[in-house]
Amino acid sequence: MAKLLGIDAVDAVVARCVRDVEAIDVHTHLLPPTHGNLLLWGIDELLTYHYLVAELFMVMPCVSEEDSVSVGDAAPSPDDFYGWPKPRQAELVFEELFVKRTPLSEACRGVVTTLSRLGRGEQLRAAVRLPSRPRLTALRDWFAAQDASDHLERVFRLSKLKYAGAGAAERRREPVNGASSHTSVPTVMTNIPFAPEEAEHWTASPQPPLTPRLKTALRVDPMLVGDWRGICSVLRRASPPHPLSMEGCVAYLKEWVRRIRPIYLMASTPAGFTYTPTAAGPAAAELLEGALLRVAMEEGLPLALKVGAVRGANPALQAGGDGVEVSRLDWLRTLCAGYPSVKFLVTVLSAVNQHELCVLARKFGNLHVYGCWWFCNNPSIIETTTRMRLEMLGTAFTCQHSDARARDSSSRPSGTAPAPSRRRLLRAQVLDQLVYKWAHSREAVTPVLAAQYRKLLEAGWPLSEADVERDVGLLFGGAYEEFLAK
Ligand code: FIX
Ligand code: ZN
Repeated sequence: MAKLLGIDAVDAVVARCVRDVEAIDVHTHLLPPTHGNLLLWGIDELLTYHYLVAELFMVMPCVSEEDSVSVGDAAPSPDDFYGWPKPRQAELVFEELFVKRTPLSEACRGVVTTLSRLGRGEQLRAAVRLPSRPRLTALRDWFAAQDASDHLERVFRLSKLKYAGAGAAERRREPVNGASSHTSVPTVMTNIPFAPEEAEHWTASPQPPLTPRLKTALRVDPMLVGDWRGICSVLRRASPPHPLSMEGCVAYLKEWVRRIRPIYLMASTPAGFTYTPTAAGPAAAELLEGALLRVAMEEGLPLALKVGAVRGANPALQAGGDGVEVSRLDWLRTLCAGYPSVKFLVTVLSAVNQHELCVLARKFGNLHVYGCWWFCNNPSIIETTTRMRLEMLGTAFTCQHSDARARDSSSRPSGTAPAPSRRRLLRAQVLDQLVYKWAHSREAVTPVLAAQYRKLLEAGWPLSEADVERDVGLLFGGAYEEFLAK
């Protein structure tokens, strides 16, 4: 019989299990090294993450007297800033948030954790001591000397993310009544056929083998935004083109399902999103029913939804300008009840929605809750949310995802920014972010889980180390795999 844990041993056992578990990252924006410069990494990318650009513009003067393009030290407008080369942007973020101020925020601390764990702590401290810009040259040189594939391996090892048992080409789906059979699943990308700069990598022939570290997910935001014009231009551009109709959308989605064999379909819902199942519903609801849910059912694919972002709350800040709303989730109840054979993976952006989401997950076995997303990805909110989820869902949820990013929109020259609906698809996130996002999440989850176990022991439950190991495995990806397999 397994040795039982005494209350004094719980903290150390939980800390070890959470530190060592190989997690599954169920949603990232990373792309494989074979996608060339769509895989972002390095000091300039870390510092120009849109979370940090938003923090930079909180401390910049509201309106600058001078023109920052001609006057070197003048404060830039967001538009000037995005027109600068990446290294110049990064130097300014570093000066304002790390040199003039203490990098206390979660996103700033993330840069410090990442560099320290990559063994760059001394270079970071030396950079802060330099009297003027450029301060980041040594760090930049170090990243430039790394090979992309080796660096990806290093980052995955440091972040303790799972290896895949099989590469994408070996994975098989069984399109039977919404059920799919996936076994070992590592970090999941976000793949966007609607973004031509990504699509071209998937249509190249022959396809280079995909690293087993990354799995595909088919991102379909324009469908839920109801961006019919954008969808039509994509249908027209396909080779051969698809009809500009619901049937054309279905054929297009299926073409991409065959091409990249995704683990799930995914979309962020637009602000105010609602779904009313009527024959003559609004465009987004029609596309949801007529194309997305149909493909989900026919191809046996789950649908992942991210709910609560308000795109372009301050459009000048581009990706850094998105906001949050408290969403009405009654449409999610309608979907879960109306489509029992479709599995829904859902995360919400507003802390206020977390409780209702837990209640829904208790009601519907086809709903799986995952991660603390973006504005909820702060230790204080991760702690509260994880505690509530443990109390309401036991181990039947996925405690975190990283949202680590790899594509870039911020370095476009001024005036060439993509249209808002395309901009929404092109968010930058950086490979190295995996290091801090997973380190900080593990740190936040550990005391919450330990406290829950202590209460259980006090209530009289016999707990073994093997129980803790099993539970931690579930919370960091096992429950997600079980959900996909059921
Ligand atoms: O929709 C999404 O997948 C979001 O994660 C992004 O749009 C967002 O910009 C982000 O990076 C949040 O972490
Ligand atoms: Zn994301």
